[in-house]
Parts: sequence; C-alpha cells; structure tokens
Amino acid sequence: MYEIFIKKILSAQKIAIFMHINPDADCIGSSLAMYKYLINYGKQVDVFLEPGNLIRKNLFVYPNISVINNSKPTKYDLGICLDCATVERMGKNSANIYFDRCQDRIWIDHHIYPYIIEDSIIETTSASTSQILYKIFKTLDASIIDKEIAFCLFGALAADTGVFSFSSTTAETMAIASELISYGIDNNYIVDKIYREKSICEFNLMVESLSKTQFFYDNKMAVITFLTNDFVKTGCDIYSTEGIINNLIEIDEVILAIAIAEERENVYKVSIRSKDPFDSSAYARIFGGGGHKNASGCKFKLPYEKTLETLVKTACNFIKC
Ligand SMILES: [Mn+2]
Repeated sequence: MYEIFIKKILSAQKIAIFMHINPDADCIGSSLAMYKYLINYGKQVDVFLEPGNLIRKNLFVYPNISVINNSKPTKYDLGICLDCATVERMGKNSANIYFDRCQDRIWIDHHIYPYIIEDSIIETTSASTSQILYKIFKTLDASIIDKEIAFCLFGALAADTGVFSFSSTTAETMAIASELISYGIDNNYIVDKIYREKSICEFNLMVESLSKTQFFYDNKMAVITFLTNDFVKTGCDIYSTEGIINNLIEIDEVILAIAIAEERENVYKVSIRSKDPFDSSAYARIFGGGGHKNASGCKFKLPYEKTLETLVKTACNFIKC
C-alpha cells in the first residue's frame, strides 16, 4: 500500500507542499506534519500557501508554522498537494507552481471527487488528511515520526472530526489518535488551543450571527450570514467564522445548515453541514463546490439575496419538502 508515494519520495530531493485557500486545522496540520517528516527523512522542503490567505490565530500553536511561505518558489522534483477538494481550491499561484514547476506530483486527500485525479491517494473514508498521512508515514518509515509530527497530525485529526464526534470518526480514527497520544503530546492542550479557544471578537461574531439565524422548510434548513458589516462591528474577519455553523446542525430538527460569509461585494463563501441522508457533497457540487457527505462548501458570485434564494430553492429537492 502507498507504493505510489514511496516511489515518488525515494526519487525526489527537493519537495514542495501545497495547501488549500482559507486553510483549516487539517490542512495546516497535515502540511506541517508532512514538512517535518520529510525534513527528518533528509529532504529539502518548501511549504506554500496561496498569497493573500491568512492563517487563523489558533493555528499558530502548530510547531514549525513559520516555514509556510518562507522561501521563494524554484523548481521541484516533487509537489505534494494536501487536503484540496478541487484544483481551484489550491489557488492560482499554488496551482501554477504545482503543475508547472514540479517535475512529479502527488495529491493526497479525503474529499469526494466526481472525477479521477491522477497521481493521487484519495481515501474518502478517512476522517482527515492527517489520518491518511499517519498511515503513509508508518508504511515508509515509522522510526522518524516524532512528537512534533504527532502534535500536527493529532490537531488536524481532532479538528476535522469535531473532536471525534462527526460521523467520519471510525475505529481506525480512534486507534490512530491513541497511537499519536502515545508520542507524549498534550492532547487536551492541543484540542483547547486548536479547536475550542475563541477570542472575544469571535464570541461577539457568534452571538451576532446566531441571533439572526433564518429557518426554512419547517426548521429542516437553517442559515446564518456573515456580512462585511458584522466583521467591522465585531473586529473579526472571515477566518473567525469557522465552527459557528456547528451550532445550527446541533438543533434536532435541522438536517441542513448553511453559513454564508461575504468575502467581498457579491462574492460569498458558503459552508454546508448536513445530517444523513442529506448528501451535502452532492448539493455543493451543483454550485461547483465539493467536500464530504456531511460537510462541504462552495462559492457564489451573486448578490446576497440571489445566493440565499438559490441555496434555499435547490435544497428543496434534497429535503423533499
Ligand atoms: Mn480535511
């Protein structure tokens, strides 16, 4: 298993790692785990995040975070793309380096794809990209996995599973979490820092947005909205919206929760959470997005009213309203 990765790693010296825009805890944690693992393996490694993308404050607790965008891109033997649900999610700049300046490529992810991605390891049953990475690392050389790598992989795994509560959590997820903890990491500290902790501005944004929640189809669908005005009022930015949507899907009657966040005028980032049997990945694909069965996302380039109307109308077929 994972021969494709092993073969590519063995013949590469200079390696670049790429992540997705609006990077989350799995994306950053997986990239930094891969970085440290390859450094321990004796490789030269650069890590790239699409310019203009900020990293959420909580994630600065990850070891080696300062290596991100710390070098000018050159030519690479191998490019590794992590946690990207679509090529567009890489961002233009990253995609250019990945496709044009890397002699060889590998794509590692756990999202559902409607098409085949060449040179890839895609495991949609894995709860996080980090869950796949741990198995790959163990197959290639378990002896170089250290505490920093375990920290990054565990943080990524805990965040992408909602601290082991989402339906993506399996026996394998828990077994891997257990093995990672045995490296001596402070799992409680990692969960607090990466997943739980919020700033006062994030709390205010949560209160502001939740108080204006809209419900549709007999409370089966719930929508929260973050407008530029809300960010100005609370002193937060779009990166602070993560996780607030979970408050909606926790409502017993809600089977579809949506967060609409204004990126700029007439451009909205849409996050989607669902309960079975609602397939949020199929729903997001209608709008050019993607993700997992119960968590996905997409982008709208329309005025707010039209964005909301389209999302609500399309949901009707899925909810069987
Ligand atoms: Mn992920």
